[in-house]
Amino acid sequence: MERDVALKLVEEQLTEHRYQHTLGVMETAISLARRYGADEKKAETAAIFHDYAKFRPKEEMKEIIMTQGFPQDLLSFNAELWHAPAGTYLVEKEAGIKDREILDAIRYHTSGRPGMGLLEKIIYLADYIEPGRHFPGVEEVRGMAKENLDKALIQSVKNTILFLMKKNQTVYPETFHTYNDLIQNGR
Ligand code: DGI
Ligand code: FE
Ligand code: FE
Ligand code: FE
Repeated sequence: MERDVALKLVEEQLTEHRYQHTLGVMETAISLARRYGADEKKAETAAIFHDYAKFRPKEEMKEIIMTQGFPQDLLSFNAELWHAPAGTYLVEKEAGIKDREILDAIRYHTSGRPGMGLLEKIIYLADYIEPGRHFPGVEEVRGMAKENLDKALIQSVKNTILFLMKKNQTVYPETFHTYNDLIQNGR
């Protein structure tokens, strides 16, 4: 899909702040794709649509998870996790995106998963380090992202888990599984 067409579709779904975040993820994802040899066009499209469902009503996202074959355990964890799988479904249905790699990058951009593909890693990381993100440790991960994709990804998953634990929040098991898989198989 043309970049301008995709951006128009997404802009309608998001707040101005979230749209600016999306533009940051897009630029970062394209640059990571170039650096690590992924398909730049797919990185662009996945980045543009990654938060497509972010502001859908919780009830709608819940309904999608219940009826469209997603893991039901998502519903007993933080609703912040729901926009990723719900987004996959809605982006396919409403924007006509059919590419499995792009849809998977959207689906796993919040929790990750064991055995993440290159595009999934790039979108997860771009979401974490885009220029609009300002939190402790982000600069360190930006540096790592220039050298070693897996190393940067491990650091961002680890930071996310620690951040959630510091706030006494639950951690979705898939997020731990992502961390363990990267430690065992990453570098
Ligand atoms: O949508 P974004 O804000 O750009 O970023 P995101 O989709 O990566 O994360 C959305 C929120 O989900 C963020 O506030 C942290 C939270 N989150 C990420 N992983 C987990 C999680 N929340 C829980 N409970 N468990 C997780 O494993
Ligand atoms: Fe998100
Ligand atoms: Fe993220
Ligand atoms: Fe995001």
